[in-house]
Amino acid sequence: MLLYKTASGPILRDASRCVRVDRDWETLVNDPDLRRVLIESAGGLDADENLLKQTESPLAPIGERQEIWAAGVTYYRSRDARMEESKSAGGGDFYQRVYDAPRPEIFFKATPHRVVGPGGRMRLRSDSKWIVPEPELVLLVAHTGDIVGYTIGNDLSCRDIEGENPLYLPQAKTFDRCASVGPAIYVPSEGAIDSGAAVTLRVDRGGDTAFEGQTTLSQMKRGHEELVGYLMRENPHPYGVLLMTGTGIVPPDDFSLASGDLVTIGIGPIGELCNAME
Ligand code: DO4
Ligand code: MG
Repeated sequence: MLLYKTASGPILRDASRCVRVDRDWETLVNDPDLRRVLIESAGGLDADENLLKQTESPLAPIGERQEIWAAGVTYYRSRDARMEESKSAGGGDFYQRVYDAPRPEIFFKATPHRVVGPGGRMRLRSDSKWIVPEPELVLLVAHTGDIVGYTIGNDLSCRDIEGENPLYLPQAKTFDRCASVGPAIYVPSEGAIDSGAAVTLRVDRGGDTAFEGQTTLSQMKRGHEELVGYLMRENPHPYGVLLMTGTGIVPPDDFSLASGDLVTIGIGPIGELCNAME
């Protein structure tokens, strides 16, 4: 089941059938029983052309009072790339240590006004010369700590700023339009998202593919519940929260995003999230 946030309210979609969900977005996405609510609504699914059209231009699936947090160095590839970029700052040691430690890296990423949705324009920081997209599975977590759904995220990151000094991480990660999420919240009818799901990244530049890569969710070193456990520890999220779970795709060191690039991230059953860089 895919739940879209649209200008006229939440819409549930299954293939080409849709139904309006008669709840406001804020309470819906913070409901630990979201799956049951959607299964009940699914009884009214219909081939409604008008609703279907609205799901084709969805908003970012985030509540007005929700924050985005992020986990890092959860894939071997990210550990490797970070060790390399921060060599002169002593990074060889601290990224390896966090990869192996019981406590994961968890950091604050964005508030809703810094977030764009599908088709939105993300911003390349003017004081960075090395910016990369980070395609990540995003967990939708209710205030109780229950993982109630999944979406796709782009944790846009300035590798030169974070590589210069780890204390610069907040500037490398958090700025105007630094995060994108969408296109919908995926709620499996039962169980969790399939760990074999593919994650893909493509960057189109002037009609050519400037970079493409892929991985699977099973390459992630940590469990989803483990990450959420640390996210919620001594840090309540009364309106629910979105957690980016880290990247397993890092372009080569000579690659940086440029203005006009089109970044497309796909994750198995969730669909594709596409954004232009400005
Ligand atoms: O440690 C820096 C950030 C890591 C990150 O964002 C990732 O691994 O995805
Ligand atoms: Mg990341």
